[in-house]
Amino acid sequence: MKIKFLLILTSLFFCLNSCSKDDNEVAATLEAPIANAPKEVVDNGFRAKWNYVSNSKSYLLDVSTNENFTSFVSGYESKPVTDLNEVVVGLTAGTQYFYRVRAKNETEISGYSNVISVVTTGLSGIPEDPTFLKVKANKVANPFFVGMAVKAAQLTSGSGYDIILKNEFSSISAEYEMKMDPISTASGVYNWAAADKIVAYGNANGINVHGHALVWHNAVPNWLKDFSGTDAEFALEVKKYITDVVTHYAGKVKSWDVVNEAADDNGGNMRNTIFLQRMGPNYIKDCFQWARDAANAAGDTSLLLFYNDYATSTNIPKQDRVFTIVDDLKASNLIDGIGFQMHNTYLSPTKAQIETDLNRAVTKGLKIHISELDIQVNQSNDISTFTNERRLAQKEKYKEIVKIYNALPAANKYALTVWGMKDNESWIPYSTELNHVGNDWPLLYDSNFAVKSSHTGFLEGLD
Ligand code: 9MR
Repeated sequence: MKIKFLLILTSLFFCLNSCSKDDNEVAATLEAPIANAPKEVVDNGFRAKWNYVSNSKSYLLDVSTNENFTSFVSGYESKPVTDLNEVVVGLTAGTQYFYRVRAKNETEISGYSNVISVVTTGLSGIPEDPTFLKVKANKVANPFFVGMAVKAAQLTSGSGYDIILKNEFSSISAEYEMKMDPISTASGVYNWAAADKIVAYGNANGINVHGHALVWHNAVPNWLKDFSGTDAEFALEVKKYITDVVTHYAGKVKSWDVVNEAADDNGGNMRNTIFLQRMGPNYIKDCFQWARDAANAAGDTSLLLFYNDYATSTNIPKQDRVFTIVDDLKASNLIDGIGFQMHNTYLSPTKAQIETDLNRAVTKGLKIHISELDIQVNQSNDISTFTNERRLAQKEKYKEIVKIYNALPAANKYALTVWGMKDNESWIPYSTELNHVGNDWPLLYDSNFAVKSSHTGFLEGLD
């Protein structure tokens, strides 16, 4: 009897044991996923991420503007996702969001993951430093001008441009209205209207005026392109133009780019321009000499003469060519400074490349004008909106170049000029010249005159 009882007990124990085992297999609870920090946070979204949960088939994603998930971003309440991440889109810039996930299979839904907080960023979402550029640039140990490229039509009193220019900038360059083609309509015939307006604006408002540019192969008026006289007569036309323009603005314009972009992009050669063809290899020196003579004759003995070019930091044969040109001018005591245009990108040139380039001018005792600064963020056309990643990369690049410039010896500083105010009016987006097929955001202000992070980066470069 005792033995029978023991047997019943034993079998009951085994039965219970195996029964509970079966139960476990059927009711294996799905673990809650672990949500990870988001990636690719941009103005209007982010990529939410989480870890794999064994036996799960999909995940349910919640996105909310409140930590307790009492409401959900439209489309993101238990949104089924089969991957381990999801790009959340359509959000508002500068706003805090929360996300969490649950794992799911045919029969079960797990508990909630941890909650991740993420703040989207955007032009209006991030408070930028409102300090005025020139105010801060005037307070550094060795101050310099902060320049802006302008067009005459922008200078109407009370306009957005006018207010920002007066507040923030201490130098102006004409974006195109002081070039030869708009000014020189025929031999000895000049249209001064737009250029005069720009110069008068600078003079009236205590803003330095940099003259850009006397001789440039891309701004040759048709009458001079088609000039049928001899080469010597061609040279006389150029001399007359330089003399008349420098005389007209003597005492009103502090500096001129005398020759612009005379070095070729390939092989460190001279660019094969109409000026080289018709005036020979000494044409640059001649132009500088005529500019100097005109200024002196008009009583302006402090006019600064610059040679201006682009892409010298990355193109070393071109850099060498520019410094050969400069050495030649320097040997005749005709040059005061070099304009480094700096149409850069968020990736290039590197800090070291820029420093090497500028230091060559320092060792020659020349003034340095960063003359046309802008920083592309979409040169490869891989973004369609101004993403947070590029915004921050651009900010760092602006900061870097301002820092490099500010660290130059006092004697080598002149101005750092940005090539345009608002992104939507920059020459960069869709530029056929650059083969830039997409939009871009290369400047310091957005299309509504709001300062961008690049502007904050500029200020931080002055720290
Ligand atoms: O940005 C300028 C654009 O508005 C003009 O149409 C163009 C032609 O005059 O010149 C652009 O500025 C150039 C500058 O004068 C020299 N370096 C290259 C700049 C971009 O082409």
